[in-house]
Parts: sequence; C-alpha cells; structure tokens
Amino acid sequence: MTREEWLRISAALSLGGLLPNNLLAELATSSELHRSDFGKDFVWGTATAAYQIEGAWNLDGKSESIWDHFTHHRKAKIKTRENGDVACDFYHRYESDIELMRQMNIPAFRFSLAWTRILPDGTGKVNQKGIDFYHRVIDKCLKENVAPWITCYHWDLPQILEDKGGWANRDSIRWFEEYVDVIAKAYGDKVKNWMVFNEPMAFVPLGYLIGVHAPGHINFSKFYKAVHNVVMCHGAGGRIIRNNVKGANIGTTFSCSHVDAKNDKPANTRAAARADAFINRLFLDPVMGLGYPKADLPACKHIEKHMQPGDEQLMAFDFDFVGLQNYSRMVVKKLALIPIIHVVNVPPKKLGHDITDMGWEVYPEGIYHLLKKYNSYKNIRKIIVTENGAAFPDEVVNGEVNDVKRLQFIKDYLAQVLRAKREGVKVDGYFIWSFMDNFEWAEGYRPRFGIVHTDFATQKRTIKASGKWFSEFLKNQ
Ligand code: IFM
Repeated sequence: MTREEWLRISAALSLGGLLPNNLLAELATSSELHRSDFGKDFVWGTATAAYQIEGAWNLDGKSESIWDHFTHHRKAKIKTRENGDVACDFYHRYESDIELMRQMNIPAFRFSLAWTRILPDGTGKVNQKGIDFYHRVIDKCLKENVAPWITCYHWDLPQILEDKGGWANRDSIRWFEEYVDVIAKAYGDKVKNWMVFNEPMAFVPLGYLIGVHAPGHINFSKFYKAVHNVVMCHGAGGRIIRNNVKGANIGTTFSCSHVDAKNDKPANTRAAARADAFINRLFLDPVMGLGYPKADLPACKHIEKHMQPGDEQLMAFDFDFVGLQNYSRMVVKKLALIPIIHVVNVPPKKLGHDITDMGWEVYPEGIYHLLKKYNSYKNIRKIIVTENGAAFPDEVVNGEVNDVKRLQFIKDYLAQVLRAKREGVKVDGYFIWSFMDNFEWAEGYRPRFGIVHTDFATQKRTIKASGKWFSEFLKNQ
C-alpha cells in the first residue's frame, strides 16, 4: 500500500469510524480515481426531487399534486402501496440533511421545487409559506457552502392542472411560464444554477402512454400532445429564467440509454436506430433546434400534427448545459407489434452483466458512449451528468451500510466519465442519484439509491460506504 493510499484510508476512518475490512480493500483499489483528474471547475453533487424526499404533502398551503393523487387514489399502481406523504421528511429535516452534505464535503445539491407549494391553484395566487420554505432551504445551502441547483419540474404537476388536461393541454405552456416566472423572480438573486425539467422521456410516456406513473393515462393522443407541449416548455422555461436571473447557468436534463442492436441483422439495426430516436432524441433534438427525429422515428408525424406556426423556433433554447442522466443500456430487436417504436428489449438478465435492484443492467461503458453522442451535438455547449447511481439492497449492520456494489458502480461509471473527458468531451459535472434513499415512484421505498441510508421508520440517516468514499474522494482535491 502506498503512503497516499494509507493517508486516504486513515482519513476515511476518522470520518466514518471503523470500516469493515472488505471496504478497506475497496478503498485501497480506488487509487485510480482522483477528484483532481476531473479538473478544478468540475461540479460535484448529489441529487433529489421534491416529491421523493419532502413529505409534508398537505402542509402550509400546499395543494395536491398528481403524485399525491395517484398514490392516494390508485394505490395498486404502487408496488408497495406506499406514498410520499412523509418520505424522508426533508420538509422538517432540511437543516440537518444539508449539514450532513457539508460534513460529507458535497459541494452541490440538486433538488426540485414543488409547484404545489408555490402556486397551490396551479396559477394565480402565490403561497408565501411555500416560497418561504425554499428560501430557508436555499439559505441553509448557502450558509453551509453547498451550492443549490434547482430543477423547476420533477414530475409533480398540480392535480388541479391535470384536471384541466395536464401536459396534454396546450395551456400547460402558459401555466408553466407563470410558475417559472414566479420561482425565477423569487430565487434568482440567490440561485444561479437552474434546470428546467427532469427527464421528459420518463414522465411523459410513463404518465400519458403506459400509465404506470401519475397521472396514469394510457392514451396515444394525450401522449403526442404532451410531448409537444413539454418540448415547447423547455424553450419557454429557459427564456424566462434567462430574462429574470442575472448570470444564470441554465440547463435541462434528459434521461438516456446507450442502445445496441441484438445482432447486426439490418432489421435490428434499424430497430436500434428507432429506439435511440425515441429514448434519447425525441426531446433532445427539438430542444437543440433539430426538430423531431422523424427520419428514424416515423411516429413523430403524430406529434408534428400539434405544431403551430412559429413552434419550430420556440421549442429550441440555447442552454448553457445539458444534463445527461444515465443508469443503464438497452439491447433491442425488432418487434412489429409494439406501437410507435416496433422494438422490444432483450431482458437485461440475459446480457451477462450484473443487474441492479431495479432490474437494470450495469453497463458503465454506456455512459461513455452517451457522452460522446451528446458531445457531437453542435448546440450542446456543456454536459453535466445530473444523475447517475444504482439501487441495491442495503442493510444496516452494526451501524454501517457496506454497499460495495453501489460503490463499485459509481467508480466504474466515473472512470468512463473521465475516459470521455480525457478524449475531449465537454463534461463538467457529476451528480449522484441520490443523496439519500427515498420514494422511488411506482416502486415505493424498496429500491434504495442513496449514498446515505434512510431508516423510514425513525428517519435516521446513516452514511453508507459509498457515501464515505465519495466524501473522501471530494476531500482530496
Ligand atoms: O428516482 C428517479 C428520479 O426521480 C429520476 N431519475 C431516475 C431515478 C431512479 O429511477
């Protein structure tokens, strides 16, 4: 063991008390990754979302969101029949949680705002108590030297707006503009890092096409309309932040998966191109000014039907950065009977790699390919990995969580980020999903993504081995 390795291990010991032997071995092999390899300006952080952590679902004037409604009225849609009523109780515990981030040397905290706290009627009257809550969160971040990174929308539309058609109603563009205008004006003096959306390719199809997420629709027409309205809101939201926040660093985030064809049969190669257009490009391309990817995905014609004169220009925005969010990869083959994409996934279990608790394949090289792909877009100025992480079953044993698999996952994905960066990709940040275990939507609380363990019965937080490693990594500049 080198002296440097020994020093890092001793530092880890002082941070986390006695570490198990296998973790010591892990730490000893992590010498290949150093924070300094990524450069001084690389942003490091952890990410969360309002509904997944806050709880306090009906406190201080907050109204019902589509996720409150979905979990209360369509319980069977949640595998464990759970809801986010309490979640991690961040609403009451934000101070100690942000202090923990500081203790863990985490420089940036990505979180979303609940529209229903700010504008309980969706539009119109502003709820001062909601505004005040996020001021307290932001002030605490600034006090602890943890930079706040705000996501405007992470899936929790006010139910009152869903009752008017939700994202499938073109008025949603106006509603969203009003909401973003309120928050940009309220927090713009204190917060410079903004993201308009979290993963449109998740909340639009899961909520309007497959119906497994709120609001639970299985409806092609609503889906196509919602895609276009949400695309339009990217440009609209970006412009409002630009006009209101001096010196803003504005981005938006996209989920993405590297897509491989099962084999090189031409039908499967074309299937992979269609899957890629759907999963990775349906929102990204129009927002980057390239229009819908209809050459590879003919179904785009159903979306384009909803375009109005002038939309082509309005959907694009000159973002300062694009948030890349990656967990896994897809291997596909043609299957004509699947609507829109005519593609089916090869089950991840058959691919020969480790599988996470979500059933997703562990495939670190995927993030490298995606970074290269994003880098080839002329209009992407900078890429930040705004989410990456893994769910594995965790157990607290003698006050410790030895999440070796998550730790390895993070290191392996980070190594691929570094590989891309060394090859000239403009990647400038990395946020782990998630700071702490939280409500994983239709999966309930079972999948644990945190680098901090949450005991949902007592709300006790325990830094996992991955969290200890991350703190140590961040400490050594
Ligand atoms: O928990 C989610 C998050 O809300 C959005 N991105 C993926 C995460 C893991 O599924």
